[in-house]
Amino acid sequence: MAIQCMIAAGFVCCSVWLSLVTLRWALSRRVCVLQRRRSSWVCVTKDWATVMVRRATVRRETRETAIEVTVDLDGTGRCDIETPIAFLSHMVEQLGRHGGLDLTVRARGDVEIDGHHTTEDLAIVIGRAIADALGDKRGIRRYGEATLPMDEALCQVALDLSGRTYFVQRLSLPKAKLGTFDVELAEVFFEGFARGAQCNLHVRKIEGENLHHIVECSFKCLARALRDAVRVEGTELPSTKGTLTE
Ligand SMILES: [Mn+2]
Repeated sequence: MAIQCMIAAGFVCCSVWLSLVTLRWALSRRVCVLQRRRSSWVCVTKDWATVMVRRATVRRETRETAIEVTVDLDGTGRCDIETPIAFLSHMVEQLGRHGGLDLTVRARGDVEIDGHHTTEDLAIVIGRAIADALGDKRGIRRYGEATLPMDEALCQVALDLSGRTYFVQRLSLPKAKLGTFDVELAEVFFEGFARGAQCNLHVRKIEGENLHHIVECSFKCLARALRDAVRVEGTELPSTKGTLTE
């Protein structure tokens, strides 16, 4: 009798453990979500069409920088950013927060020289992580545009996740510093991003005097344009050419 009880208890424990492992896997893959219903929590299975996980981690290490970026395109704008340049961290956080991306960044670089290598390489890796997370780009909106103000500054970004790198900048930033960040590195970042993400990126300043506002506004524009461009709105590949990755 005691042995039968032990076997039964063992079965119960195994089943509970298996259920918990399955639930944890399902939650991590977003196969289901927890929803609060009245006084209890229930697990709701999501439509398979929305289950697609669009997340990627990219690491890149050279003699100049060591960078690791994880991005989830269907996140909520949760950011965990560490770079050696405070203003750069502030800008990358805008990208995640306003782009609706979950973004984890660990960047080290030879900032004793200046911030150029770190800024450029970080942009390349963020772009690459986004391209990886997009996969074959089936069903995405592909194009994104944003014109945003920040006090007196007004900037515009137009973006095409075409698979072809082309960068046009009309920011006309002067040589100046924001904290330890050379202002001209904003252009370097956008150029690196276009290379990493293999996208067509236009960034322009329409109005503005305050450099902090102009640079931050342009990052927010990129974020909002990206948020639109990566959005899934169908199942077709938005290209008559038949590919957005070549
Ligand atoms: Mn700011």
